[in-house]
Amino acid sequence: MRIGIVCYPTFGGSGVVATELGLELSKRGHNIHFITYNQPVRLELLGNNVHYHEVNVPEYPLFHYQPYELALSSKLVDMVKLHKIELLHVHYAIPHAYAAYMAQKMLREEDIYVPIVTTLHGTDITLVGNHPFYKPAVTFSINKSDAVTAVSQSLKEDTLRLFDIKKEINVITNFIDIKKFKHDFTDCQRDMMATQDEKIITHISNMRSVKRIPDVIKTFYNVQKEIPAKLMMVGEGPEREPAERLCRELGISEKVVFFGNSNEIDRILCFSDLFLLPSETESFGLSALEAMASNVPVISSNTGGIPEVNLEGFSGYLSNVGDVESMSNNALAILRNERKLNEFKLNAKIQASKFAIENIVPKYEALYEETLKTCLFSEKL
Ligand code: GMT
Repeated sequence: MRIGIVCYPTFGGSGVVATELGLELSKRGHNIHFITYNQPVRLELLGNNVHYHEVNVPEYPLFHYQPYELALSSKLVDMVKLHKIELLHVHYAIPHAYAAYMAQKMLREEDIYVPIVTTLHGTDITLVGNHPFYKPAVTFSINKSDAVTAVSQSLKEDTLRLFDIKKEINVITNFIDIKKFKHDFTDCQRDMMATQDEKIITHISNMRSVKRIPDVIKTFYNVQKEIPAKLMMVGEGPEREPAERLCRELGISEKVVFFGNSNEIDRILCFSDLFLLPSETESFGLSALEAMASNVPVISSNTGGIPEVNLEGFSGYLSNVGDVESMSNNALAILRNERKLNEFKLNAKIQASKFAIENIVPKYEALYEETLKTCLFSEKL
C-alpha cells in the first residue's frame, strides 16, 4: 500500500510513534511517504520505500501567523497525485486531521478519493484540542476522518467525554521494538555517570508543566537523602530552567545531570535503575514503555493511560498525581532491596513485551485495509 504519514517531526511521543510505525510498515513492504515540515528525528534512513517530503511555508510579512495548514493541505494534494498515495495516516488532530480533510476535499474535485486515518495522541485532546478556540475544528475533523484511533482506552474515553464524537474510535496502543532495547549491560559505560553504590534514576520528557518536573526533583531529593543516587534529566522544555534552579536551592545540583534532547536514549536507559513519570495527564506514556523495554521499573502517577502501561506492584508503582511522599517511598522500596529491584527489572521487560511492535502494527494494517474497503463500498473511491 502507498501510505502518506503526517506527524510532528520533533522529539515528542506522537512523532516518534508515527516514525517508528512508518519504518516498520516499510519493512513490511509498504511504500511510505512522510509529509511534514522537517525530517522526523528518528527517521535516519530514507530508502526505496521510505520517502520524506518537506512542507515549506514561505514567510510573508503581511501574515502575522504563517498558514501552515494551508501549505500542508496543498502539499498533501500534490503528493497524493504525484505518488499515487492510497491512504493518509495523520498523527495528532491539530492541525493535521483538519489539513488532511481539506486536501481530501480538493482531491475529490479531481475525482481522486484518499481515505484519512487519524490517530489521537493525547495533548491534541486533553490539553490543546479541548480549548474553546480549537474545539469545533477538532470535533469536525475527527468526525470527518474515515477512521480514528486512540493510543489507549483512557484516551478514547477522554475523547468521547470531551467532544461530541459520532465516529467509532479504535484503540490501537503505542508499541515498542523490543530488539532495539537489547543491551549488552557491560557496555553502557555506567561508571561514567555514577559510582557502583549509587542508584541511577532517570526522567525523560519534553519538560512541559504537564510532566510535573518539580515532582521529579522532589522525589529524587527524598530518595538521595536515604540512599546514594544520581538523577538523569533528559529532554528540553520550558520547565528545564526552573528545575535546574530548584536543584540548586535544594543543594543537589551535583547529583543531577541535565542532558537536553538526546539521540542516545537507549544508552541512558541501559544504565538506569528506575524511571520517574509523575505527569499531571498522560494518554499513554511512551517514555515509560521505552524504559520498561530496557528493564527499568517505573514510578509514576496513576493518571490517564499510564495504568494500562505500568502495572502496579509488577513493573513499578503508581501514586496519585502530586503525591511526592508516596512516589519517594515507592522508589525507595524498590531501590533499597536488590532482590526486589532485579525482580521489577525483569517484570518491566515482560510487561513491555505486551506492546511489541510485531503485535501492534498488523492492527494498523488491518484498519487501513478495512478503511479502503469501506470507502470503496460506499463508492467514495
Ligand atoms: O507529552 C508528550 O510527551 C508529547 C505528546 C506528543 O504529542 O507527542 O505525547 C503524547 O503522545 C504520546 C504518543 O502517543 C503519548 O505516549 C503521551 O502520553 C502523550 N502525552 C500526553 O498525553 C501528555
